[in-house]
Amino acid sequence: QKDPHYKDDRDTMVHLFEWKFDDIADECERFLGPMGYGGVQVSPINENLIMRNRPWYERYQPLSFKINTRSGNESSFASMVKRCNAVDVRIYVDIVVNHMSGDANPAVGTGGSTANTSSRSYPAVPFSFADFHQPVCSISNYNNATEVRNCELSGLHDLDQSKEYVRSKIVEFINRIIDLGVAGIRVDAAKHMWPQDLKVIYSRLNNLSVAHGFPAKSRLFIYQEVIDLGGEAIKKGEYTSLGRVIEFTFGIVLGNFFRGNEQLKFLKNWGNGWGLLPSEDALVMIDNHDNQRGHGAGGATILTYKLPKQYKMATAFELAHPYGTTRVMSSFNFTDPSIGPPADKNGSILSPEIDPKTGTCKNGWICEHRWHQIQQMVVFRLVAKNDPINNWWDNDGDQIAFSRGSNAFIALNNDDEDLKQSLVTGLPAGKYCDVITGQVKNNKCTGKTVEVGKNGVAFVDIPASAEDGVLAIHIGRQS
Ligand code: LM2
Ligand code: CA
Repeated sequence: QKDPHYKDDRDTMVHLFEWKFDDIADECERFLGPMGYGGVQVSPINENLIMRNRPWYERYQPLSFKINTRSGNESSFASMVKRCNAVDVRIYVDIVVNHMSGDANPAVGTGGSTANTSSRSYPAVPFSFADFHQPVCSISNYNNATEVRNCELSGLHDLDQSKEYVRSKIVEFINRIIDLGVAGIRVDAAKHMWPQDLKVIYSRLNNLSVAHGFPAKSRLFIYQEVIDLGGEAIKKGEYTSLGRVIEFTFGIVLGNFFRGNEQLKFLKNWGNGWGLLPSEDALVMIDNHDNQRGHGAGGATILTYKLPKQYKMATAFELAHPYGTTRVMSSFNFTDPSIGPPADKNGSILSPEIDPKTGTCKNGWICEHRWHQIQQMVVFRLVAKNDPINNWWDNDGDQIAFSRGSNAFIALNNDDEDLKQSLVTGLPAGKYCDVITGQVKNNKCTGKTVEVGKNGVAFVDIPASAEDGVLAIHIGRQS
């Protein structure tokens, strides 16, 4: 349950936050498949409460398990999964099963269902009073594990997953999407559910669908949201026997480094031993939909698209480093942290418009996953395979470089001095195209060309004032 089931040697998923299913399917075919992305995380797919002004977080307030949200309905979901699988891009669904909605009157959902929230009646599932934790209480003390798991998170009505009936409804929902061809799930608010209950639920899930191309007996990829920054009752290690856990410390610490608060040389032994989970238990990111806007925990040092040079450097390091399984965030622009995705006056989500010249998104969508430097680092990671870090170099300060075996080499300059240095790249002799400043087009490199000599040494030049503080070459891009 820790294997993302990427096709061939693909790697890295992108969270297409709030995208519509039809647009995701198009993106799989026209961009993600060809570029080597391994998969897409989609926003919660089951019916949610319609909230005034349509904040993004209404999707974390379920009214039923019908697949019907502003992203689309069950048939557009099914068609997306098929089309993405057909181009070797897997689909991962954000599952919200800790709770239903908070109180709302009237409570009307994106699929037209209604609920009587104060009496905990959700007839479209159906759930009723007895399916929720009692007595009703709200979470305030994170040193009390029972309170964190049995009380309400921000007034969201807390399902009791120890009840057989509740388990059966959750299992039914997840099995339905497994049969539609999904490869995995993000388990929202996993920290707020008991590991022993999740264990029972996971054990009742179907194998992945052979009809949709998965090998026989493959198990669902599970990655769980357990925010553990230390100092609370609930530990991320309580969930690693069940699946992967999202490692929130990763983006917090790297954000701090690439903001210039710590010298990059200290990243030499990054990974296990930094208070991080074992690599094979972790799913990592630089930012997510919560901490990029100050929701969830640990937001202060988080880097986002708003600080592009630092963000691209941190993302390059994430993707160049072998630790964890990686996710890239794809955002819409915001200043107000509650605001929902770009939408028309009826509240229908707008499709991202793509500039045909630059390949970047317009009309409010940021599409970090299409930024040249990020997309090229996804390819770098795929070429690096599982090879270890070799040839580490640093200037005893904020300039570092390393190779991944003899497949790929990266240098990063976060210093106020230029990086001008002959470095051992580990690569076979030849001419390489720096994939950060350019790409190979008609057999020509549009960016810096880097010459690796017979001894594997190359001259590396990253001015402190450069648009990007990164140089990256690999055996897939020679010129
Ligand atoms: C998560 N992880 O555990 C999600 O990643 C996060 O985005 C979700 O919170 C949270 N769990 C619950 O699924 C978001 C958002 C909250 C928002 C909830 C529910 O960060 O701010 O809470 O979704 O929509 C909102 C209001 C809050 C209110 C609550 C209930 O912000 O003030 O509490 O709705 O009406 C009274
Ligand atoms: Ca709970």
